[in-house]
Amino acid sequence: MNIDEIEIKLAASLKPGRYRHSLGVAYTAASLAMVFDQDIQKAFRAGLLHDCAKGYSLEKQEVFCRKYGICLDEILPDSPQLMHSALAPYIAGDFYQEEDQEILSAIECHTTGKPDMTPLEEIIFIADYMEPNRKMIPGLVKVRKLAFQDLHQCVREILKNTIGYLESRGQKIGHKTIETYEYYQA
Ligand code: DGI
Ligand code: FE
Ligand code: FE
Repeated sequence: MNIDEIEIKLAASLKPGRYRHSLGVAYTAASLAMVFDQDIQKAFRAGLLHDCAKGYSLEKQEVFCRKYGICLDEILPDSPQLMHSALAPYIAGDFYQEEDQEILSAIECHTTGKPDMTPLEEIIFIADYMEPNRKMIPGLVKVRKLAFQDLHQCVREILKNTIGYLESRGQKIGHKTIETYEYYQA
């Protein structure tokens, strides 16, 4: 699909605020790609598509996860918000004909990150957290400055914030999030 087609389909699938967020991630990711000499169009597409599974209710996401054979042991019942990223490459592939493996992999790890991410994966992880429509939270000003200076350090800062936030709310932290956090300490 070309970008026009993706935008039209996505706008019909997502709530307006979620669509606006996706556009924000696309433009933020494209800007980071400019700074770090990455493929700007890929960053934009990945940003647009990263939350493409969020148009579905959690119940429907669970049905899709079972259909695609995604293991839910680690995700349900504690962390249902991780389903949409596990699902994202499948929905992007089947509903948006996205075949670029670098894009599919970037959208798959956009919520938890993973150890040793590629620059595109880091860019999507970061852009999701800091795009301009995100409501202001502690640490966001620092993350936004760091992003344009050092992707690795920025990922580390985001994970520190996210883990602190999840802990303060008594939410379970998934093993992938912890592994990513540990990897990015180096
Ligand atoms: O989909 P978005 O709202 O744009 O953002 P996201 O995909 O980063 O997901 C947001 C939520 O996921 C956010 O509240 C933090 C949470 N999250 C990240 N890692 C983990 C997690 N939640 C749980 N339970 N466990 C994790 O490891
Ligand atoms: Fe997301
Ligand atoms: Fe998002």
